[in-house]
Amino acid sequence: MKKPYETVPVRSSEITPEHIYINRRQFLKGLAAVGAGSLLAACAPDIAKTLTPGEQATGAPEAPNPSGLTDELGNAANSYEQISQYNNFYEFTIDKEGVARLAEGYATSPWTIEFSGLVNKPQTLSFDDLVSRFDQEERIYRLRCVEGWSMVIPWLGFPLSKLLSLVEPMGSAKYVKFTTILDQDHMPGQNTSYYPWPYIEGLRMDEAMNDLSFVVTGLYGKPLPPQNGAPLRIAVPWKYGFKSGKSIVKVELTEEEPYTFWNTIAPHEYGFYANVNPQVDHPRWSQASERRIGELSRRSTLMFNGYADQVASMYSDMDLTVYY
Ligand SMILES: Nc1nc2c(c(=O)[nH]1)N[C@H]1C(S)=C(S)[C@@H](COP(=O)(O)O)O[C@H]1N2
Ligand SMILES: [Mo]
Repeated sequence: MKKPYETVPVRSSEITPEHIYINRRQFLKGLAAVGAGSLLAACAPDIAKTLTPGEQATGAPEAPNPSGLTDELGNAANSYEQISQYNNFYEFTIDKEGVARLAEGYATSPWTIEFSGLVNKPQTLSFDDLVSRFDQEERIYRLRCVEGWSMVIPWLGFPLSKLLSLVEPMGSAKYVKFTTILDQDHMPGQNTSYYPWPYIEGLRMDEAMNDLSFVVTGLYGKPLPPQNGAPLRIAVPWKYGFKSGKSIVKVELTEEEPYTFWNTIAPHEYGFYANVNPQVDHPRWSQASERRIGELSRRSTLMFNGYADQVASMYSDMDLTVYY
C-alpha cells in the first residue's frame, strides 16, 4: 500500500543533490546559531533565494518545481519562497504578504514549551532539549487554507504521538490544547484587542495520536523561519490550515473540548473539527475548489484534503454533511 505521505528520513544518504539535506547535529547547531535577523539570510536554501519584500525577482522565471520534490499524489512541492512569503500569522499582520517582513528577526531562542493538564509527567522543556529527543523526518504535506488556497510543503519534524508519549497523557485526557506565544511587544497584530489572543487550537485525542499529526520544526530541511511558526508548530494536513497552530509555548491535555481562536470569533464559520470537505461550504464561500499557490487554474478540493484513507474512520459516527 502506498504510504499516506512522502517521508524522507533525514539521515538518508539518498537525498538528491538539489534537495537541502541537513543532519540532526547540523540542524541543532544551526538552531543554536540562529540569532535575531540571521535566519533568513543564513539559512534560506539556495534552491530558492528568498527575496525580501519589495525586491523584484530578476532573471529567469522560477522553474515549476525547483526542488523536484512531490507529495504522494505527485503534486510538486511549492518553493521555499512561496511557502515563506505567503503566510497566515495574525499575530504579526493579516496581510499574507507582509508577515515575513514583520516576523524577520523574531527571536525564537531561547524558547520553552510547557506540558500540563492531564498528564503523568508535567514538565517544561527548552525547545533545544525537546527537539534533541526525536529523530527528525521530512513529510511532504498539502496545506489547505479555509480561505480556498493551498500549498504542498516539505516539513521537517516528528509525529505528535511521540511528543505526547513523552508526557504520558492520563486516561481521562480527551483533547490536546495548543497555545501560541503571547508577545505583544514583538507581535504587532496582538495589539488589536478585537482578537482573543493568544491563538489557541486543539485536537481530539485520537486525532492527535493519528500518525499524520506532526510537530514541525523545519521547512525544506532547515529550521523553521519565524513566519512559518518557529521554533515549533503543528501540521494537521486533513484539516483546514487554521487548525495547525504556530509558535507553540504550551501543550495541555484536557477533558473538555478547548475554546479555540477562530471558533471563538465565529463559531458558525470555523468549527472545532474543520476537516477539509469539498461538499460542505463555508457559509460565505464554496469549498469545492482551491487555488494552489503558483498555479493559474483552480483544482478540485479533495475530501479530507486527500488523506481520507488515514482519517475517515475517526469520523464514522459524525454526519459529515453538517458544518463542524
Ligand atoms: N499562531 C497562529 N497559528 C496559525 C495562524 C495564525 O494566525 N496564528 N494561522 C493559521 C492559518 S489560517 C493557516 S492557513 C496556517 C498557515 O501556515 P503557513 O503560513 O506556515 O503556511 O497557519 C495557521 N496557524
Ligand atoms: Mo488558513
